[in-house]
Amino acid sequence: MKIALIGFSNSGKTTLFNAITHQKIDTSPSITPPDVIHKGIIQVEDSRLKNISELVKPKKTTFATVECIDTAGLLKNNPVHNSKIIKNITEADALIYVLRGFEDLSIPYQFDSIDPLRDFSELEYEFLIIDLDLVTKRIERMDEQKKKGQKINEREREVLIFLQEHLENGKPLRTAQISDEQFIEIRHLNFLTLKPLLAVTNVDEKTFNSGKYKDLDFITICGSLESEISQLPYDEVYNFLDAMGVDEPVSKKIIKKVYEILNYITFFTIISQEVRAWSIHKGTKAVEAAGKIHSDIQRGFIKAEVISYEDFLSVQGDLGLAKQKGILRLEGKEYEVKDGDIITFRFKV
Ligand SMILES: Nc1nc2c(ncn2[C@@H]2O[C@H](COP(=O)(O)OP(=O)(O)OP(=O)(O)O)[C@@H](O)[C@H]2O)c(=O)[nH]1
Ligand SMILES: [Mg+2]
Repeated sequence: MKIALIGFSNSGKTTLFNAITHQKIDTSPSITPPDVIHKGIIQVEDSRLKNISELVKPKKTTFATVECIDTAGLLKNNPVHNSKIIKNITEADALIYVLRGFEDLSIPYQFDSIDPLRDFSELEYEFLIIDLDLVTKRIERMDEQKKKGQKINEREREVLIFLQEHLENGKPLRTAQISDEQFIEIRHLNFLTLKPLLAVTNVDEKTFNSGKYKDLDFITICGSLESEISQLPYDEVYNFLDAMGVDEPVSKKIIKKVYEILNYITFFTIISQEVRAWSIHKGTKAVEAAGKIHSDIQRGFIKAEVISYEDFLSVQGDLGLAKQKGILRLEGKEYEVKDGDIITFRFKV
């Protein structure tokens, strides 16, 4: 899973990136060149994984991870600069819009006021235009090919016409009713406004405490403070957050939301000396989940032994006892994996 931070220059993307990936990349008021990109890994904190490990006492506990990229900032009315940045986010599964909410006059900005809602609309508009351009060019090319007597994918063209109209009405593709069959036809185009989206307003401490922007449907964070806190030893992090009146670190908040918008769930495995969390799409079948771990396990799949997290706790992690009590189930290939399932795959190679 890959998420990308995107927004106007000096909105605090790299500051937020440092906070969620525990890095110390230099942040400065100057404009980052468009081809610069930072990559990092976010560990998906999950108290269930910790509790399972406490019972199993494995040699190793492996968290699920999310890849995060921090792009350079967009500039208003600068398509050449912006297109270099956009190129870096086409592969992302979800976008995080970083909106500037801190006032500091010493940090230059693209606009002459601070207004997260306006920035949100500006970003949406920017991406909508890019998608509209893409869809229009694609239709034109298909029509030229058809004129030359070449065979084109008529189903794809049909979907594109529908999307073009939607975009021309000023609406992002996220809001279009696209069926699974239609989506398959246009998936390869990686439309930006079709990507699941999360908006984050980056404010200073004073604004954070004042509660300004809290009525916006965005996550409000105090990026600079969180980036400092992220450098502290784990135990101290929560003490500092408590003092700020924040219940969880920004990385956790964002990941939780990302799982929600991407429709991801977590299952766990206990294999030899390792307890591990895996993220998959809701609706994934047992046999596909097995493939996440290893293609051999998918190919040679026989059965999945499944126990829910709650049931696992109720027998203190004793799978023998769970079997006796009938709460360790045997499931087949088609079983739909549930959030929190602890699974042992039986397979032959
Ligand atoms: N006063 C104040 N400054 C902040 C805050 N958050 C970030 N900054 C500063 O704003 C400047 C830009 O922050 P960055 O995180 O580099 O912003 P960016 O969005 O990555 O910028 P580009 O990479 O150019 O797009 C830095 O000097 C930060 O220290 C804040 O909450 N308050
Ligand atoms: Mg930056």
